[in-house]
Amino acid sequence: MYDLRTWRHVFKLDPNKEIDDLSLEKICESGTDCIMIGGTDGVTLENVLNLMARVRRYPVPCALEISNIDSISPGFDLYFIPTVLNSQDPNWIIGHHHQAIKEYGHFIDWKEMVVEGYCILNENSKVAKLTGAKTDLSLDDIEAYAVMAEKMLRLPVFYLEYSGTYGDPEVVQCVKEQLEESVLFYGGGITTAELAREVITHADVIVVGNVIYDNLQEALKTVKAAKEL
Ligand code: 1GP
Repeated sequence: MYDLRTWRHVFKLDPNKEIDDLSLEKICESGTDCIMIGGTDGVTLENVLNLMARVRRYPVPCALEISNIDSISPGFDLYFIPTVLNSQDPNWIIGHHHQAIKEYGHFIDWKEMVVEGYCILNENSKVAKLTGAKTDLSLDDIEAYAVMAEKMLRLPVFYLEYSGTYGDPEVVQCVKEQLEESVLFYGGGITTAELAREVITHADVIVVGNVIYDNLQEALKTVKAAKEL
């Protein structure tokens, strides 16, 4: 089993985006702690399986972050199951999960599942729109979600998600101070080593996505930045 407490860096690959073999090799051999496959739209069983098979050539842990029931496949090392704590639609908190367990519960190996309590904070992101996230939150609101994730729901991961934009490091710091057990993931807008270095001083794990496709060299530098602390 993987100890998320030792992780610092995750690359999130979107199965709906193209990545050539050489770029993928560099990402997989970068020293990152995990390749997480996940996205918001256009995630199909076909593109998930295709990307998994390509990542599987490398010894790096490969996880699926489940975005819809139809694209779940066996063969990953780990499965991240998001629950969007600040969604206003119960489907994204427990509804889809309930349906999935009802249909496939007997196949699930719970030792491979990691439930992530998401707090989505970029109102313009696709994921905020899709999940109906209430993003106009005060710091007190955000901290309360973190405490709820850890103390009430006992979730292993609390995920501050600014997808597509760089968040507020002070928010990350304050949230970190609320957590004793849950591992704090931060994702959103990490486009340089400098930003990676800034967030990792507060977050336990940084998740780097878009910059892989926009500027591979900068993306690769975020690994060392996250690990040198
Ligand atoms: C998205 O948190 C990740 O789910 C990473 O965000 O794509 O902005 O790096 P970016």
